[in-house]
Amino acid sequence: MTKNRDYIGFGTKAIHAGNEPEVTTGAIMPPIFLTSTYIQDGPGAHKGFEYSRTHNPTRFALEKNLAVLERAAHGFSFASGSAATAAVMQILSSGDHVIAGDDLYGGTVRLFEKVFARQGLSFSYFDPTEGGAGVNKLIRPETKLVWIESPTNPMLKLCDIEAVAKVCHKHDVLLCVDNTFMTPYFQQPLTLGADIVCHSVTKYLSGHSDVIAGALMTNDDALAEQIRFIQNAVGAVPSPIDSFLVLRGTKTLHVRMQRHEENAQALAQWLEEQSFVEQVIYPGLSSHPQHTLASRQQGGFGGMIGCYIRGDLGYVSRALKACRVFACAESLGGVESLIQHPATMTHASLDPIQRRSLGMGDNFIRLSVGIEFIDDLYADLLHAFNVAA
Ligand code: P1T
Repeated sequence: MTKNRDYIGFGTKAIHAGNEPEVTTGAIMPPIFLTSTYIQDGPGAHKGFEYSRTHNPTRFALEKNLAVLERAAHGFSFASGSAATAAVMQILSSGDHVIAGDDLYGGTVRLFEKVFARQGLSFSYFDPTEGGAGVNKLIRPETKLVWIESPTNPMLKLCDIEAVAKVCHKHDVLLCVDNTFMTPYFQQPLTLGADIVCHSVTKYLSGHSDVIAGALMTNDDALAEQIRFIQNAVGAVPSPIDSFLVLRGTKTLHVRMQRHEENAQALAQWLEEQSFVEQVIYPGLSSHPQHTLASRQQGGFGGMIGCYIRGDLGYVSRALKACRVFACAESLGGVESLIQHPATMTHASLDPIQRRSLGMGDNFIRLSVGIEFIDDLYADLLHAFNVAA
């Protein structure tokens, strides 16, 4: 067992945290409070709930649940993972400098470069495999924040979170870790020294591909107040229905993550033996260059696989079209398996030169391995790449 695998209690917390029985009826499930406002006995005489952008009991239940899972004192939910990312940038000010990993979700890079750079933030990028040394080289007096994904989307590079946190704290710089790929079941960055954890809740936390949502968690009271202010002032909050759906999703997070990983590990090993495959990238394989760090830092290896196909874009496209169990679609983390082509889909907004320098070529695909019967996943890929040949 590795240190971040919180087997004991995780499932209990996932099912119960934030899920108090409703007081009037004893309903075991939290009600979906579809209300924009709350009646007051007189001006200012309210029950702690004034307006739903600021206060909503269903959203609060979700935020409590997510905070407990990430071992955080404070949790905040947002209308999307991108809105959560933006909220972190919105606590910074014009002139501030951010250091970020060089391989991130394409939409995150777009947000940094096309929105926040225009508003006066500046960004430098480092190879996350260089860890603390990579960050150290780029720190300037105006550096306020380091932003990393580990493993990264889509190249599955790892970053030594503890080492980066040490460098950040030496220089009074905040560290935010996007923990979407691992989820708190496999990795709890706050316990490794991160100041903020960010999630695209859309993915594993929700787990059923029916919600767009995001979240931020922190143990720092002052930071929490800044995030709470931005959440309310900017207003990118999730709806009560989406909050409920995520809360239902997190109840099975531990069970789903176990099966995602079991399937991904088996599929990665199987892919390594297939003639249509050039190279498999999965942190759970001993061939992954950072397999040792993955084993030490993570409680598991997750459900995402990168794969170089032996063939050109035409072959890859035909194969993705021919899949019958895997759906050719963006996103990840749902119970169903997805397959996609980052260069033309999730990471199409990146500069092509940068994409190529990261190794995201035409023959690179990304698989989000679902929790189906594993033999059906082997059979589907075998069929798809055979008929495409
Ligand atoms: O889609 P949204 O909920 O706004 O989350 C953005 C986001 C943030 N961080 C990571 C690591 C992500 O993977 C994403 C969204 N990613 C996809 C849609 C994708 O297919 O990779």
